[in-house]
Amino acid sequence: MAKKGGKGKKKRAPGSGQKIRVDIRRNKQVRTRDQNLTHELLSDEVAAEDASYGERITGKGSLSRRRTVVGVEAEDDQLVRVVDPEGCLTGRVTSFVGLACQVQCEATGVTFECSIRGVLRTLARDSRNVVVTGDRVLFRQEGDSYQGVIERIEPRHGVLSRNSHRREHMIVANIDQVLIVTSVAEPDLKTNLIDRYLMMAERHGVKAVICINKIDLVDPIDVQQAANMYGRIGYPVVLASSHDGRGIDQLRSYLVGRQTAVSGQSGVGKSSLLNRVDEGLHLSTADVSDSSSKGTHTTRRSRLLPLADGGWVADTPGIRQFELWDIGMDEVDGYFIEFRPFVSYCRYPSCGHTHETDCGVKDAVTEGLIHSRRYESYLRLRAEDIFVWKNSARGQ
Ligand SMILES: Nc1nc2c(ncn2[C@@H]2O[C@H](COP(=O)(O)OP(=O)(O)OP(=O)(O)O)[C@@H](O)[C@H]2O)c(=O)[nH]1
Ligand SMILES: [Mg+2]
Ligand SMILES: [Zn+2]
Repeated sequence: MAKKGGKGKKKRAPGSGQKIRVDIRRNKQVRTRDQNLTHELLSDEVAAEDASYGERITGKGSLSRRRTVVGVEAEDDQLVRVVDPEGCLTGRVTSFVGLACQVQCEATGVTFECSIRGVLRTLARDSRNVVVTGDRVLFRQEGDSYQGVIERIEPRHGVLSRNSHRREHMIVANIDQVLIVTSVAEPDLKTNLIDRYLMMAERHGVKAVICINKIDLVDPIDVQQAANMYGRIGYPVVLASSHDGRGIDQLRSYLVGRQTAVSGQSGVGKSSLLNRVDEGLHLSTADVSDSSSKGTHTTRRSRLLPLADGGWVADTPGIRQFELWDIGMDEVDGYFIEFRPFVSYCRYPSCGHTHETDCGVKDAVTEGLIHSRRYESYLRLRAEDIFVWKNSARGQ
């Protein structure tokens, strides 16, 4: 959303030099970068008159001064630097380690190693998420080699994030669906985990596709029930085996032309499946460790990979304890999509569908209209610590 400000300021066309105040952190590193800022963007120092804007950029308490930055636009509630596109290339961040980003140029497909213009760190609301895998960026080539500097990060849509030490950690940006991969064995099928990922997808407004892998290890009849449970409520389910190739064509049809984040526990076969979908990917895979049946986290960081037939996939690291970000306990039912028609039959408007009488959701479970396993998942998710924390932080 464009920030209007208290003085009737309006969003202006790029390049018009709109002034937006940016709080500068009292931090040695940032101070060094201030000098660049001064040259590039900053004009006069001004008194604080619209503190709310600054607060959205960085936390209170660590502020030393406030400046007006010229050349920043607010779009979709995100700050976007105004940059002269002359001499710049557009690209996509395919991975990053530390401060070095791999950016694939849109026009040529060539990958550049890019650093990040210092001012972008100052503009970022959270220093952890200055650049996220999947970001669309404007960058400038430096010298003759394939090196560059990211000048601008375009507003993000479809961001997946998790809660790490109670702060948002973005995993991947600009996706339109999540592929939730599980396995029938090694490790065992965990519908609770599927439900958790589904909730995350609903929360972020992205589609979800479920893939149940390793069906070569069991009789497919044994997984049909779980597949039906999700199919019935509208989620596409693919039964697959990356070993014998079943389900791979179907899986490919869901991935081609789309922006997909691939999620799931370590060892379920995410990388193996992607290798079958597109043989050019050559992702490394690893044996599931014997006794624990837990994967070894072969894929250690998010990487965005172009598919030969179009579209991108992000092979995200398997997450053992995937915490949900930014969901209140009272919102959980809204993300269980099949509950929605029944909520209006609850007697109490704030019904939590737990102990209450005259509950439309519980009645639907009794009548078999909502699967009891999904309802149990719902109860488990509601009982999680994160919600307790979030609700108490809100003063509830
Ligand atoms: N039996 C069987 N084993 C499979 C199948 N798909 C993958 N595996 C095995 O499962 C193990 C883990 O596969 P990966 O593809 O590395 O799993 P991952 O989900 O990418 O794991 P992380 O990168 O750790 O998150 C490997 O030993 C694979 O050979 C399958 O369809 N059937
Ligand atoms: Mg992997
Ligand atoms: Zn209810």
